[in-house]
Amino acid sequence: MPLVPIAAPPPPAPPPTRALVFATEHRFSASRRAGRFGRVIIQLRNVGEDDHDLAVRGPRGRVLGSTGVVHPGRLGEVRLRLPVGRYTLFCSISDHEALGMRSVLTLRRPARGRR
Ligand SMILES: [Cu+2]
Repeated sequence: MPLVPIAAPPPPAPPPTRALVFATEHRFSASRRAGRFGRVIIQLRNVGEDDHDLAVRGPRGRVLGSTGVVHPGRLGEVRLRLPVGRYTLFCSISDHEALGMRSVLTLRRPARGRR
């Protein structure tokens, strides 16, 4: 029988970039400020006393997603697929962003030799 080339299985998808952000009045404290582009899972833990949310603003200023309102003591999550770029994570409630509820997440291509 002739040899039939067998297609190599596709490489496994890289794990998503995960970030955990703690919200208080009025501050965001993020577990990371950089990660791999692609699938991104951002969780917001509201450890404050007021309602908060976490919205993601893209490099061109457009809001790409949000956890929706997260009540005190609760955990919210937003899942996105994002290209390389610099993103702003912020609370969209009232004037919370101006008061300091903001963090930056920079997504990069991994270094050569790594996925
Ligand atoms: Cu807030």
